[in-house]
Amino acid sequence: MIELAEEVREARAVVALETTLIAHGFPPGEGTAVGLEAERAVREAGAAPATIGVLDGKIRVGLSADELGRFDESARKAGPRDLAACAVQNAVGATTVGGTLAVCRTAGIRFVGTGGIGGVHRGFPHPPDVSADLGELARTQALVVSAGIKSLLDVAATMEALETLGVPVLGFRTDELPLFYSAHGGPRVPARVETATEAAAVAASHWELGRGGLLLAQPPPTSLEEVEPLLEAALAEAERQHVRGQAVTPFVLAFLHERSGGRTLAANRELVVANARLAAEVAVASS
Ligand code: PSU
Ligand code: MN
Repeated sequence: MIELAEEVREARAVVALETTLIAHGFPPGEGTAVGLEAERAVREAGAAPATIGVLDGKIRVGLSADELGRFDESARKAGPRDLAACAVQNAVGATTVGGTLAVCRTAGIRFVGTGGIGGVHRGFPHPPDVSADLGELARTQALVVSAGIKSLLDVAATMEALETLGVPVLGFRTDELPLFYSAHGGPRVPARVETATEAAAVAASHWELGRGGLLLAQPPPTSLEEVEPLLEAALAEAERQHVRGQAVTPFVLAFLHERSGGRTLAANRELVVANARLAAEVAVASS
């Protein structure tokens, strides 16, 4: 059921990329360009991109440009619980970080690049919404590069959950956890690394201990300040419209992109590409 592209099978260094952000994280039509740019950054750094998604009844690891274009807003959001049903029912399944990690575990891929990971939602336990990204990160031997935790979540609670799960959070040249759109203002990270090689060494040693995933948090190239008031407005509007569960993130991102005059969109695009590049540098340093 899992099918690896030739480029992925033959590469020494591989970086997995998700498809949810392509399908649901950007306005219609723009996600594909972001996905292709992230793939280009991975190749430039000397690794092979393995963009993951469910297509034509198979879980595909490595997609052509045309195939990538099929992950549009009509795709189902595919977390770990959704992969099997999407494959059997022939649906286009856009994998989240959690869904991507579940596939990486089977395919033996150790490095993932993304925007921001999911976590504990604000207001927990009403609703008791905790992203499956966390559980998969705990049980998969993979290093995920992100700009921290999606800041529409309860970042402090998510950091605590990561500690409970035994997931290291490494700050890439920073002592503070980046807050997705902003480089500053987050909680302190438990450890800081200065280079891709150092991150690779920490990951190797963590895996030698038989442990699972790690998060490598890189500050966004363009740091936006004052996003919090907009975020709060977006969450209030989501509440008002009874947007729930998997639909919350895409709703909030679209709201921010519109209200910020595209500034969050540009920042999001940049950080996704930068994280793909860093993930490739760590993958190459590990090979
Ligand atoms: N961060 C973004 N855009 C996204 C996501 C995160 O900037 O689209 C996606 C990722 O795929 C992540 C998912 O795995 O949101 C988590 O969603 P949820 O909280 O519903 O589990
Ligand atoms: Mn959720």
